[in-house]
Amino acid sequence: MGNTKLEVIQGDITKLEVDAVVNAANSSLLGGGGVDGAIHRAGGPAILEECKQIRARQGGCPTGEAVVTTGGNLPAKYVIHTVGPVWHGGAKGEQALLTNCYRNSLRLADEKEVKSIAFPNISTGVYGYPKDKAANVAVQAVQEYLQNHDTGLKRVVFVCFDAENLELYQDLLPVQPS
Ligand code: AR6
Repeated sequence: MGNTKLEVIQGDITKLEVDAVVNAANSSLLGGGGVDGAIHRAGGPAILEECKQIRARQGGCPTGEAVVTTGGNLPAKYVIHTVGPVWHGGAKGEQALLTNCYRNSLRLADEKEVKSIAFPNISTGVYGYPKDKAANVAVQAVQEYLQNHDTGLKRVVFVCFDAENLELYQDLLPVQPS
């Protein structure tokens, strides 16, 4: 899409050699399970320290917003922590909030002049967002952002942990010629 390649892979986001990985965090920014736990475990204590400093400044991170820390021991230079919505049936603004997660993460990535970024399937674990709906929102939000911004991003990678998400994303993103 333009100069930016959209990719889908199955795997562990903590292993990726990209400039920034996105974390599906919670508003406390103090860590948790799922991909959040994996990123803090693999990235080491520096990430939590920076999250605590951000908390001290702004009191956590509201749903749909994003904050950035360094990547600690991860191959990635930055972690962009965003807070996905909890699924309450779809009438509580979940779609707009999930769109904001992708949009605000990309905005921060551009501010940091990131060339490659990897997203997990935000909100589709503990937060219960239906995977098919979340995949649609994710792909649409990223495509819209890329259409509307003069971005330096060369690669956006959707990292799927489970086979169901992989299949959903592969259906939405036909393989691009390289
Ligand atoms: N790499 C890539 N994806 C992963 C990994 C990994 N290492 N581990 C899990 N996933 P979740 P949420 C996938 O629950 O629904 C945390 O406790 C997972 O299969 O991590 O946004 C936070 O602190 C799923 O598809 O995040 C919050 O409290 C996706 O990542 C809460 O969970 C998201 O699942 C956020 O819930």
